[in-house]
Amino acid sequence: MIDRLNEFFFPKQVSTFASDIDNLFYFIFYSSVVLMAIVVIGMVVFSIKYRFKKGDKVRLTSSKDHDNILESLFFIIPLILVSITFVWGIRSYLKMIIVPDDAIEIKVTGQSWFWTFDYPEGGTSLNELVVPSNTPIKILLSSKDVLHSFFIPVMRTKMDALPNRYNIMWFEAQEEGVYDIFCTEYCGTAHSQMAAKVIVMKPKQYEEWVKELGSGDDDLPLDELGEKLYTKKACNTCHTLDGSDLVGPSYLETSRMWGQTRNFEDGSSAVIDENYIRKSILEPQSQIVAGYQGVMPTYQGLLSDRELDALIAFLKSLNDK
Ligand code: HEC
Ligand SMILES: [Cu+2]
Repeated sequence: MIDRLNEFFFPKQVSTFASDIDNLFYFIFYSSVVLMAIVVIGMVVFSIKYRFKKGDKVRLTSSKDHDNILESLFFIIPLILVSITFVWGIRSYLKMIIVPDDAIEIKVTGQSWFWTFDYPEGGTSLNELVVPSNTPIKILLSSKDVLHSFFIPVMRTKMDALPNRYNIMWFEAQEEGVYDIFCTEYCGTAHSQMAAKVIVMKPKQYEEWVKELGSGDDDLPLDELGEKLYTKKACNTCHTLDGSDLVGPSYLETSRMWGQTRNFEDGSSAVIDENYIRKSILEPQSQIVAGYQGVMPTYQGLLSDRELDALIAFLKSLNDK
């Protein structure tokens, strides 16, 4: 019954402090429901009972104008309720902001419009935060450009990501699974696509995962590696593969224009080839494709040379499909 009710109001409880926060919500919610019921029922009953009837004499003030007990209850009951809420609230809040000493620290960076995760063992993932279960995780949060907000509903935790400043939050996941991450600060055109996943693994699996993250995909053919990177590096939040437009031009269209001239906003133009694509990825602001806005982030420092080659090879390969 409690579980069913919880699903109605909230997503699953995964972090250690999730149930605490939900229970405080229920406490405030149900005491408000009870108080409202008392006030509304009282109002209706009294207005029927004491309504003006034919033949009643008009009396301007009630003969009874004071009741000490009733008036004391009017402030004692709310005082008790807000005191409980205060103590409960501050205890839950402290639990949420005091990071355990043995937490694993992961650097999270928001950027229009994706998230980057840097692990202490080395290695970076995009839009996919992988964490071990039953281990406290400390999130060191910041932004590369505008305000974003990092929200993991199942962990019941959320924090603003600010440029030039670090914010800290933490959680401990109690159950393996794949859960949603949202940006909850309106940050521009593709804000609604700024969604990521948190993947909770068994600690053993996590160890293997970070090890592999550091080592890379050295043995994949370039175009296959490029296809992986296309989602891993979040190109797919702005570029499609089927010819339709998102924020940026479709990859399919670009691959079909290989060797042809591309016109830019400032009136200049260039031929679409390997060098043009490389420059588009590393210095997107240098040439803005006509009809689009210069919102693509630079991938300088986020891609190795081999990864750049791979993305170019993948893009070229689309023309044959
Ligand atoms: C935040 C949205 C966004 C992301 C993420 C993004 N791009 Fe872009 N991209 C754009 C926009 C908008 C343009 C067109 C404006 C311009 O030229 O800068 C563009 C242009 C390009 C172009 C030039 C295309 C052409 O047809 O002339 C290439 C190539 C490109 N992006 C590759 C990539 C790759 C590779 C990734 C992932 C590593 C990526 N983009 C990630 C938004 C994005
Ligand atoms: Cu955002």
